[in-house]
Amino acid sequence: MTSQNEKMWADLGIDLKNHEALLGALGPIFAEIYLSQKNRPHGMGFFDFVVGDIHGIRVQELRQHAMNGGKVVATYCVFVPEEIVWAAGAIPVGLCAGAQFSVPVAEEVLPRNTCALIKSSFGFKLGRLCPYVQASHLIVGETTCDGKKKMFEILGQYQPVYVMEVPNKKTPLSRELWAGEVVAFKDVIGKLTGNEVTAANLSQATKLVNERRHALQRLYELRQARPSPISGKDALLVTQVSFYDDVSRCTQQVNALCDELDRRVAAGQGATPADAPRILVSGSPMAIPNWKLHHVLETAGAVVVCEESCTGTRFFTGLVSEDGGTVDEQLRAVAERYLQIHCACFTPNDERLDDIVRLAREYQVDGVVHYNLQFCHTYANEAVKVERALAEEGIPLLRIETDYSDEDMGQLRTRIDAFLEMIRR
Ligand code: BJ8
Repeated sequence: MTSQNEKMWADLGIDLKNHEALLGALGPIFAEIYLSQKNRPHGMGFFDFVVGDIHGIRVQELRQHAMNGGKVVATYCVFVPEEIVWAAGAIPVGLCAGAQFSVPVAEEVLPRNTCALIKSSFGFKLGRLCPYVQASHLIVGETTCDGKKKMFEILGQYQPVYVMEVPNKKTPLSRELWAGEVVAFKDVIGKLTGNEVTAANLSQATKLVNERRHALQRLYELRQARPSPISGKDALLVTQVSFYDDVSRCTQQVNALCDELDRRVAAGQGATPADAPRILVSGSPMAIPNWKLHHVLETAGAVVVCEESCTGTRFFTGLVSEDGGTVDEQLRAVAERYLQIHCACFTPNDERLDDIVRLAREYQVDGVVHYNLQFCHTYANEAVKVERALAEEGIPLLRIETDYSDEDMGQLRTRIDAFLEMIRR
């Protein structure tokens, strides 16, 4: 920890003592889960470095941007159109909400029977543990689930929050509502930054974000190889880092990693043996540093080859059309692309079922693990339909409901071992 970082954290109002404990806990966990893996691609070095310095250089970059008059916009959901933020010269940053460390402090205010993602994100603010939250000028929330939208009301008492209304259906009326929300968001960001979103800067920002989507799509396609050239844990880390690292730098690093993985695939080199059971994980997002399920699966001998989640395919599937010549046309294209995200907050949401079955085939998986954060009712109820859809296709499914704590690790291991044994037979 450098004194430069300490000064920056103090300036941001961080609770230095608890923050030190947070970073102190993260280091050994990362070493145990990540650095202990054998046969990792060299290209993971960049992502290891970014996580190793999680509250250092990137926060300094955001601070520098703010000192130069720029704005930082924090988000929690893949529905917030980052192109618009970049276009106005602000920097979007996806906030971490995957740590158990910030849950107890949140429970002093929020009901305990709230999902861990909501508690973790709120706890980071309440406990003054996250320099990204502290460095942001605006937090953008959304109405995707009841727990989140009520939490955002409370969060707004601590820091400026703007909430986008995400519809619950994908009817023509809902599309109009969402298109209007995207335009309103452009106005909010324009007002925050003092910069107008124009056809030129939005076109440039759209290209930037599309390029990162392309790179992540490429990474996932490489995971379709047998053996997979990269572990699920490493691929998850790449996606998690993409939420807060600089978009151009991240794209470059993902592409460099993919170049290496291309060579691995050509040489038949895998991260795990070719006969390791291949698993698709589907469900709630896994915000950094939530590596729990992947770690249990992969230390049990499986390899996660795809995530149907917002820290997986839902983050980068589908590009924003770059054809629009006017801001109105471009915003319409932004709205259309984002409404293709098949979050369980929608009803009906059969497109997600189709996605899961399609991905299971494309990635030649031996089984699907449905990951549900405890107290998340949308994903828990949708799991019933996921189970039926997979049963019709004869694809084995294991439903997991868990949180961020380690309390159920033993039970999780037992259930996953039994599931893998069943699909190995
Ligand atoms: S688009 S999945 S990132 S909302 S797990 S907080 S739903 S109670 S995270 Fe999500 Fe956007 Fe949807 Fe994706 Fe609520 Fe469920 Fe908690 Fe959740």
